[in-house]
Amino acid sequence: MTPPLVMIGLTAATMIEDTSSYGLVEDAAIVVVDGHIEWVGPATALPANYSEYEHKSYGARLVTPALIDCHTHIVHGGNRAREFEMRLNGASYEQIARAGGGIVSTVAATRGASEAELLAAALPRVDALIAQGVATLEVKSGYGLDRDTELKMLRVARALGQQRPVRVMTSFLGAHAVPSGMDADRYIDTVCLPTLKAAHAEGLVDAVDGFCEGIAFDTVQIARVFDTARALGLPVKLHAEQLSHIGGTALAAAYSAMSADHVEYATPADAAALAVAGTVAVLLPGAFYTIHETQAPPVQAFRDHGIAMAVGTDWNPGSSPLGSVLLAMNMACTLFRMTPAEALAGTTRNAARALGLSDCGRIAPGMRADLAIWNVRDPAELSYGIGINPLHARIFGGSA
Ligand code: DI6
Ligand code: FE
Repeated sequence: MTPPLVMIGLTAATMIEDTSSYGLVEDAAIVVVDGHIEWVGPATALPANYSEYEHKSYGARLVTPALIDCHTHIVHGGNRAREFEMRLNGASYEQIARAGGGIVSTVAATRGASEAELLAAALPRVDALIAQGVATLEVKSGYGLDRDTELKMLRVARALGQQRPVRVMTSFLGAHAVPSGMDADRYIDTVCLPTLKAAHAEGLVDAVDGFCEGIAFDTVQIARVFDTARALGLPVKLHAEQLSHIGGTALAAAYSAMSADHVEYATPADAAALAVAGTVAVLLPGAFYTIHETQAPPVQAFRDHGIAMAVGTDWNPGSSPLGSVLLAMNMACTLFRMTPAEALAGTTRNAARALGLSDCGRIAPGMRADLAIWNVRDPAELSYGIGINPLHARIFGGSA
């Protein structure tokens, strides 16, 4: 049990549900008891019974919920810097593929890495996120595309949460790409679905994801994955409408997915379907930026339908080698015209929702005491700075 603590000298961006903005409390006090928030409000209103607790002042800094990165692929072997270089020297997609580049190179590197090697490669990525105030992150499989490697990736993802003070949520992304030389339907039926069942039996799966795209799997194939997820009692989410419109968003909504991710090519009708389903739209500007996408997601339609928008890094070696949640927030504002308040909601309250979590992402009584304290006063500064990390301290489950 951690000793009770009264945090004072703070401007709190509580991000509570019933505000369209930051839910700011000036000169706030936060009472943390046993890893959870017991009270938050103006210091002048602090109940007298808390006066005996230890008080710690934070010098008029900003406190927010600790950040949540709700979409990452940080467990993977190798990197794709060489193909990045080749591309910028004029190499074509075909030349890069012939040189062994692209997603297949990451699959080969991930298959070839031991569990210990994958863990050693992923830990510095987790540390980089923690250093920016992240307390919860999601990690996907999907670079194995065979049973052993998918399970290995998920075990490494679980190990990250045991080796570092961070909460890791896992997503099974067996339906990420079709392994070379294999038919997509056969892959789903003979590899992906049996692997999902095995991973679930090992307790390795918190959610089931898929890549619904012309270059990956169609809606009928993803529906088979979602049917299996449903039979196992697992929630679903989906990479949908990233590069083209093929119906993934409507499918995600039909399965009451926790989130539909990317959604650049989603339509106003898709937005209406997401609203009915209560599905979060996860926006991933790092991939948009990296692949020079020009179609931005329909942010105004999402607003008009009252859809919760989250923001993630999509940290992966191909389309989004982005290791910064703060930079993702900046990009969401500049590239997608989200407001800084929306961007912060996107990496706190709405990111929690995208992961099915109701105990983090807001500063309110009963929530986990996962907090980030910043060397800024105005919460807009978190999205405004480019490549700047103003974190002062992170509190995870009540512990510094
Ligand atoms: N969407 C993407 O942009 C990546 N995967 C996905 O589902 C690409 C992954 C890679 O290139 O390694
Ligand atoms: Fe992704």
